[in-house]
Amino acid sequence: MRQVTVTEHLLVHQRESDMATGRFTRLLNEIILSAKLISRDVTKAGLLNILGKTGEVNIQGEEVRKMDDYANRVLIHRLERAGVLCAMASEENADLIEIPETFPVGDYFLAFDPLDGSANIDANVSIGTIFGIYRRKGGTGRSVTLGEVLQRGAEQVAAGYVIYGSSTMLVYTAGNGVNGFTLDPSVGEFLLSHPNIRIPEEGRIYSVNEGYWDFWDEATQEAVQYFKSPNNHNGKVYSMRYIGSLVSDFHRNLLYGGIFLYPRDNRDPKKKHGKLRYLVEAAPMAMIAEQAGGMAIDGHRRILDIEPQEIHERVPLIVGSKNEVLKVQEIYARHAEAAR
Ligand code: FDP
Repeated sequence: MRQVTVTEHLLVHQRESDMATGRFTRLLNEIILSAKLISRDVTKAGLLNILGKTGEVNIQGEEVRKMDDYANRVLIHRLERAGVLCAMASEENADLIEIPETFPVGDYFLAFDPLDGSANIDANVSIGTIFGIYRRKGGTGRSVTLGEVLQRGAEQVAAGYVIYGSSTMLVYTAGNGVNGFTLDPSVGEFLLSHPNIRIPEEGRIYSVNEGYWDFWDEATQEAVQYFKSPNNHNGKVYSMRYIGSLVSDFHRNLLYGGIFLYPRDNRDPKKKHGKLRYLVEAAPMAMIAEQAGGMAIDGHRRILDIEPQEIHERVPLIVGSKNEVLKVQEIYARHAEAAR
């Protein structure tokens, strides 16, 4: 069988779209090369003495792990030189990352989480890199304002993730379906392994951190209870699967069908909108889910319709198979109606 590399796939599809300038391909190629570098080091993290924490605390108030820091530096180093970006936003940086004077600027804006799920690194659990790509919506030149780059997730021109699991995979969409590529380490290429991924319309899995049950509102409790109940619409309890690493939980549900929830809770006032960040987690996953035939909401609204106001804005995320997400939306709507 002829094997298609991600670059070949990109070149063929680039011709079919308005991204025919080659700049978009350049951008994705830099992300792909960064992912290979991160993958190489994630797989031998224990040997490189890079496990553990740096001792610093990031903008989210979380301890920075050495691998987070390394992955962040790899992505910034490669992408600031690419000549196709006007700015970047990383989960690890408080502000927009500007392109240094020494490198040319372009009109794409990249938002990324260099290593999501990093609380799992030391235990060798799958983690990932998530990204969303936008076009600058105004202004020219080197100085970029938030207003020029913060946009609804629906404006993403592409989104994807790389999962560092038992194999390393790139899953991405440029608005024309979702494709998955597996890294063949012997040749150093991502090869098309999962063409045109479709999420099953209905699944058998629910994924949520149920330890927070007491901090949830009644709508969320009812929704989760629904999946645990043998009296739900298909008369079978769902299986609970929660890795605690968004990329891994999302990826499994994308392939097998199911629903992932990170709802709002009342544990910590800073997290009253949940934990996940709109730009670097919710919006890219929502675009992939929709492109694969699934859905993503914050309980009521479509994730891709939300207009973020800040780089690190958080949002509740309910994403996965259509039937399960619709069910949760219906429960939330009923509770909202009753509260009126
Ligand atoms: P992490 O903090 O390890 O980076 O947003 C980050 C994230 O992981 C997600 O990948 C994951 O889904 C979630 O946090 C897990 O949070 P809880 O431990 O609160 O369940």
